[in-house]
Amino acid sequence: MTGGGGVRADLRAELRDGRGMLATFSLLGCAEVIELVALAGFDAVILDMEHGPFDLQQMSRCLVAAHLRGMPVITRVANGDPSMIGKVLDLGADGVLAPHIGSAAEARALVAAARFAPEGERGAHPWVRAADFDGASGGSAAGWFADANSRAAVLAMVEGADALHNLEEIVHVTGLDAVFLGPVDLAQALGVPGQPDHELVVSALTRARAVAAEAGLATAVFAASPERARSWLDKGLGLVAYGVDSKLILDGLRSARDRGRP
Ligand code: 3PY
Ligand code: MG
Repeated sequence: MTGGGGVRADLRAELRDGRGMLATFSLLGCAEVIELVALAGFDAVILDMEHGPFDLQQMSRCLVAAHLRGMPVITRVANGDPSMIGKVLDLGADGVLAPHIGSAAEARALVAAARFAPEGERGAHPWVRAADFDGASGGSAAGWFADANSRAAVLAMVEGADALHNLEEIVHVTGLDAVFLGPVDLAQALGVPGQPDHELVVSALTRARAVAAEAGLATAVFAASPERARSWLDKGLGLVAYGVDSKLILDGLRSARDRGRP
């Protein structure tokens, strides 16, 4: 999307350049909240269709709000369903994130769903919002397909024992832009549920980041606390997603209540 008054950041290039983006997850899928996330100065937002109850219409409004405020959007789909991956990219998501990628074959399928031929098998329809509803970029539909292929970021969540086991192969899948480490699910997988900051989890994440870096791949990670977010950004991760909009709002309201009471 380039028109409509919005500013389109190149998320893929930013991940590649590794400037250390600070994002947050959105569970609420509310356009006004997305604007607040942008106004607060976050570098990106992740619309969470794995855990958020919102539908595609709400997601579409969130995308418009984010882009009007110049903030890129990653959509976390609920699973690897290729038709949903194509749909969220058609709606204008700058990147797609799939949960629980456990093998190179799953990562390859994710890339194929996100890229048009010849790089992949994304269903082609150039009159979508991502193409400004125009069916063309630089004067041709072919131009838009090439542009979309070069811009859509593809991120695979590494958050299970299978993913850790197969990581060397996953990070070498062509077309993948980043692995996104999930400490919450990893804590479950490593037998320390509810402890995403447990030493076992943090050292598994640190090892996974090293494997990705060795392969020249960016790493993103979820951080439940600001301290953990800062520590990952200090270590040079490409993107850190700190918190979830619903919990950040709850914390803000609790703090306002405490400050407002005599
Ligand atoms: C995880 O930490 O498992 C996540 O998926 C973050 O949302
Ligand atoms: Mg998870």
